[in-house]
Amino acid sequence: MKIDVLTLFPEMFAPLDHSIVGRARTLGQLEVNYINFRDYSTNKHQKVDDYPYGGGAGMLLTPQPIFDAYDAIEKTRPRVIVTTPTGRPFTQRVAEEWAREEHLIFLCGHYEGFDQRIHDELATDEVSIGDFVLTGGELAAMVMIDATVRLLPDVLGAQASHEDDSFSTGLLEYPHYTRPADFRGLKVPDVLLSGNHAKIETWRREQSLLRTHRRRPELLEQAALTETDKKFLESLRD
Ligand code: JEE
Repeated sequence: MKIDVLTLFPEMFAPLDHSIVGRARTLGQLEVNYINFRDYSTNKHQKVDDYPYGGGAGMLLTPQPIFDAYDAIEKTRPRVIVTTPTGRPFTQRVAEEWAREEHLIFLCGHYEGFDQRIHDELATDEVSIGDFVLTGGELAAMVMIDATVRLLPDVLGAQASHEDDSFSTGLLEYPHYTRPADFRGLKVPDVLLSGNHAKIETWRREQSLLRTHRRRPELLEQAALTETDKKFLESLRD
């Protein structure tokens, strides 16, 4: 996979080198390039922003530097992703889709965002990482890149399988415990030490259901539930 990131702040992406993204690059599975579109500004002061037509607060990124930086990228059929507070939600499903692509281009804005013509002419995907306001698109792009790159073949290694990922099963994960069985009087649940694998499986399923019911009840509407699951959830309402 190749990822090109258009940004005014390439140095913000340094932490990615210490993550799974660094590992993917070392493995030769991934090429990442950071392009500062300020370098493409034809303005004598390398200006990239201007006032909004019609008035209003803040500044907007102008089309010229972004279009010229985009045109300079060698490409065939890339996904062009714009991170924006008005985008559709970024989810595990979106990461799974992008992980099958050969070329991703991320456009990271700042100030109040981009002139609409950048969205209209360049974007294939407009996405947001959640209902809160960041100061720019860089942190959102880093989140999306991390979640996507860990899905590339061989990148995670033996660490974990994606089938177990919480959002692929539709339920939140059950609680996990490791040694010691008693830490400062805090005990690991007896069932996990019992050696009874059927009972352990039942306990884990119920813990998943309980946690999802309490923290993310809306997920239960989409989850694949058995009759036993439904009875257990029914028993929680009493
Ligand atoms: C990209 C600039 C800052 C701040 C206007 C009016 C918006 C843009 N989940 C996410 N949160 N924030 C972003 C994100 C923020 C960005 C850019 C992504 C580029 N900014 C910015 C304020 C405003 N506000 C009131 O409603 C909220 C616009 C993001 C993602 N992905």
